[in-house]
Amino acid sequence: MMDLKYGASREKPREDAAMKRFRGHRVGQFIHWGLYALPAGRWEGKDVEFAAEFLPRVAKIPQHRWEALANDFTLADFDAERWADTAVALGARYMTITTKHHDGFCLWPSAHTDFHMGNTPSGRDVLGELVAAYEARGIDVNFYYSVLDWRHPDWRFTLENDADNLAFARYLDFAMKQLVELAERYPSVKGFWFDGTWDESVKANGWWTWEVERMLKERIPGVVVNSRLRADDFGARHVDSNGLLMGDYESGYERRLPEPWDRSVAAHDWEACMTIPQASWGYHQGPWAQSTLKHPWDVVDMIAHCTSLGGNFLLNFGPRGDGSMAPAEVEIARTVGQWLGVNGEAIYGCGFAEGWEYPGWGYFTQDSSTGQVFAVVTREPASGRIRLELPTGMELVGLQLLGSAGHPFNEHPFKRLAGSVFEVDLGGATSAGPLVFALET
Ligand code: JFZ
Repeated sequence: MMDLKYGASREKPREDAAMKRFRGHRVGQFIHWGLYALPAGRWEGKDVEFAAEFLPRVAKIPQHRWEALANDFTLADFDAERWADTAVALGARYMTITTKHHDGFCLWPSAHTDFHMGNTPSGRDVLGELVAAYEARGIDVNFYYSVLDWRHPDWRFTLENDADNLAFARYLDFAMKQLVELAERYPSVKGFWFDGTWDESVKANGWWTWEVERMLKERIPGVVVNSRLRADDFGARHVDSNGLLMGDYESGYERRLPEPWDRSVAAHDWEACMTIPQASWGYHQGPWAQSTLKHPWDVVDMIAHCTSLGGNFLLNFGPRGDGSMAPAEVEIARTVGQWLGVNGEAIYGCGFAEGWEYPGWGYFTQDSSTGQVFAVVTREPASGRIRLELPTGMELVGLQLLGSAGHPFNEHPFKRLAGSVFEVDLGGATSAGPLVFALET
């Protein structure tokens, strides 16, 4: 083991109440909202087929024109309560919002820059309104913060000389002040999700990422911080030079999930974040994005996939420039949420089912407190039957379909194929989405 000053602070997952709460959430709502919601992927009449939040870079928009968008950010149709209702509809237990994305625009009235919501026509503290609305519904709020800042004069991608070092030291001081400000203004925040930490400049300042984590944990008891913040003494990111996870959970699964048969990921906490269109976090109005929206059952599959390996699933929403949620995204939230309303028992508070092999037709999940094992059938085989392989020596006594009302089978017939291997007749698909069985063993 190397002696690291800024490496991981522990070897095993956290087991305190705040961490257990975060771990049990399993389903979260990610929100990317900022000035990029106004052009929504289109500039001067042309669709720019790239993530909408990258528009100023990809379309090489002059800085003054990007900043002028703040005058159009009128919040004509913004209501924090309605956003929070969509999270309830989705069945999300937490929400993570972009307080500042790469363009530097802040959703709260920051004392350390002029580029913020307070200097738009409404002058409202959007972040404060959202924290209040979500927490009133029992939904935990986490803050996304981009360390990368395209606008700040002291930001550097690389540190080439003394002048760069001096400038970047000022930048890190600015970002620290903003983070202290967020922690002080919104002390009920439950977690921080850092982004934009991949550049050489940040990697050369692992001490700062360590200091940020320490500062937040001192000010906000129980606060949960993602691994993407961190770099160690040698610039190793997420995982330190001794192979230990930094921060409280691994956050590298961005628009991808771990292989479902790779049981090793269940050894630590993690979260995957996912867009609804193929590749945009901010709202993108063009067919490039709108023709690629995920089907709600694909989202359900991903939720079960993550749960089965002990991870959380953070589904992203990109509200529009006027402040309204995109109807197609609200519709997906409703459908997924209805499924969770019936089958949430197999998701919330559940995790990796030790001893159960990846079944191919879906996932096994296990309630972390009761030990109840569930079979979530997201990929029903054409035969209409699944092969249910239990841990060696275990007996199948029966299967209870969750929300079985209206399904043709009350009792699901099963037969033994061999030893602990059984075959179950699903009795036909339903329009209510993937079937879930509580297994009696
Ligand atoms: C970053 C941002 O650039 C993007 O706009 C969005 O906010 C997303 C959630 O995070 O994008 C990433 C971050 C990490 C990886 C890829 C894209 N990664 O680890 O592969």
